[in-house]
Amino acid sequence: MMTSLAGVSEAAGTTYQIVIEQMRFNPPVLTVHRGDRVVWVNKDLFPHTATGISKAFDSHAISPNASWSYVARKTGSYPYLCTLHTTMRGTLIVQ
Ligand SMILES: [Cu+2]
Repeated sequence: MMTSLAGVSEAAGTTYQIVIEQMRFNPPVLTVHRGDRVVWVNKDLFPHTATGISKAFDSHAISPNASWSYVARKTGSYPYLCTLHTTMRGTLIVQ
């Protein structure tokens, strides 16, 4: 079980958490800086993905109670969705 990592500072950058719960990414829009780590935590009872529409990143299926992390290396705005439930959308902004 992961504890909240939001805002925890590390030498390599900050770690942010996006919670997947009730078919939503929370927060739906997250702004980070290059080198920061983003952790998606699935609190639903079924798998989800966090898949960049531009394919910049792809978690593949994240099991219930599991998480997936990604270090943002390139600036830009990255809309993403869950490929298993395509109405689930979010945006990762890297500055
Ligand atoms: Cu999903």
